[in-house]
Amino acid sequence: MIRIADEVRESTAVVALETTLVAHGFPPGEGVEVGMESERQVRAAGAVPATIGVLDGEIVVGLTEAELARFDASARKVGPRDLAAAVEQRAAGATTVGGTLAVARAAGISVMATGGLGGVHRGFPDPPDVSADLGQLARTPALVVSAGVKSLLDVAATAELLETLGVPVLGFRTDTLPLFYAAAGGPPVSARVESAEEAARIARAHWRLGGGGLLLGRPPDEPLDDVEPLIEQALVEAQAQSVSGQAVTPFVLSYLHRESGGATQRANRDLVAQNARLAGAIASTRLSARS
Ligand code: PSU
Ligand code: MN
Repeated sequence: MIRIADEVRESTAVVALETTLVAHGFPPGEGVEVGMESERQVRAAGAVPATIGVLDGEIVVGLTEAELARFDASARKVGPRDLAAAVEQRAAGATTVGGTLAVARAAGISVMATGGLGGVHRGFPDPPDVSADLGQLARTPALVVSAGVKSLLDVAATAELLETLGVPVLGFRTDTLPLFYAAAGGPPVSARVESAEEAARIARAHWRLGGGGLLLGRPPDEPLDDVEPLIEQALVEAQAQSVSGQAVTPFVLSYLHRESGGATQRANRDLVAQNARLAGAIASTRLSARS
């Protein structure tokens, strides 16, 4: 059911990458470019990328370039609950952070990179929309590098829930959790780290204590500071169009990409690549939940 590419199987420094952001996070065509750039960044840091998705009845760990090109907007968004059905129904399945972590756990991979973690959506509890990224992160011994939590969410509630779940929230050379597009203004992290090695040491210690996942927030190099008004517009528009559930995040991201004249799209693309690079450096310390 799980096919692991030879290169991934043979390496001790692997970074898992997701496919939801490839299929649903960018306009048609650009997502695949972002995915390929993430892979290049992981390699440049001395590690092996394992982009994960469901194709033709298999969960693939380490998609080829031709396989990655199949992840367009027609692919199902696949969280942890959706993996089995996507396999059995032979659907093309783009894994979220949560879906990717579920596979990484099965494949023994302990580092992943994304853009922004999912979390508690605004307006809780009406309805109580909480990304499955959180529960899966709590139970998977893996370190996820992201630009914090996507700011279209209720970031404060998400930070509280991460604490409740016992997930360490590390800040890469920052004392506060980055807000995806913006670098500053987020809630405090549980510990600040100064290097890839320090993050890896804390992750190893956490796993020796029987802990699960950790989040490492890396502030974007070129932050965008004034996105909040557009986010509020996007959420009003989503509600007006009755967009709900899994469709909310892709709807809001594409609204922002359009209404910002491409500024959020460039910022998102760049921060994904920066996170992949850092994840590669962390994996290169031979960070493994098994060691
Ligand atoms: N980071 C990005 N773009 C994205 C995502 C992360 O820069 O599209 C995706 C991830 O796959 C994450 C998902 O798991 O958004 C969260 O969606 P939801 O809130 O519906 O769980
Ligand atoms: Mn949801």
